[in-house]
Amino acid sequence: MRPWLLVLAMLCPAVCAAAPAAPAQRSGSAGPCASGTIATTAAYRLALVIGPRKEMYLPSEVKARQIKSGEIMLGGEMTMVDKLPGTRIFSLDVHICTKSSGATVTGLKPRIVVSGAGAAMGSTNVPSAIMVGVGKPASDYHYGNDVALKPGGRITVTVTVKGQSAAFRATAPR
Ligand SMILES: [Cu+2]
Repeated sequence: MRPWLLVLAMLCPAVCAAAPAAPAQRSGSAGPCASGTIATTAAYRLALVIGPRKEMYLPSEVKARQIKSGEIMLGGEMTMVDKLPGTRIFSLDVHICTKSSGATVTGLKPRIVVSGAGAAMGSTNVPSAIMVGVGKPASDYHYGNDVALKPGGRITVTVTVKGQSAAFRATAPR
């Protein structure tokens, strides 16, 4: 069993309690892949959200310290991002759903590359850690990491999953 699967299983009493909300998220107009910037591949619907950096916690910390906001790390590691002059560190999240039902797809290893004028150092590989928001349903499971961007800069985010690529055009927040 992969370590993060074990973590997810341990986390289930906390996260899965909110699961009854999931069936309502199957329609195309709601759910984890409905908001943000949307792109599709042959099999997947992806939603990109770039926002303020979030506090990250281990599942054990959330329970022990009664954390109410931020995100839980389910796998991977957060990047130590160098904050170059003229850049700010943002949280880059990619939600991946099936195109057919809109259900969250877990256990993927998406390759995420940020390029364009708003990228801090030209083309940047964003290691995909696995996260879920504190207090959010299990369907909030998503991939991403911290990334340094030039506020207001234009970027292209290319996500490749199982050989299928989707390109998002976006603007870094100010
Ligand atoms: Cu996240």
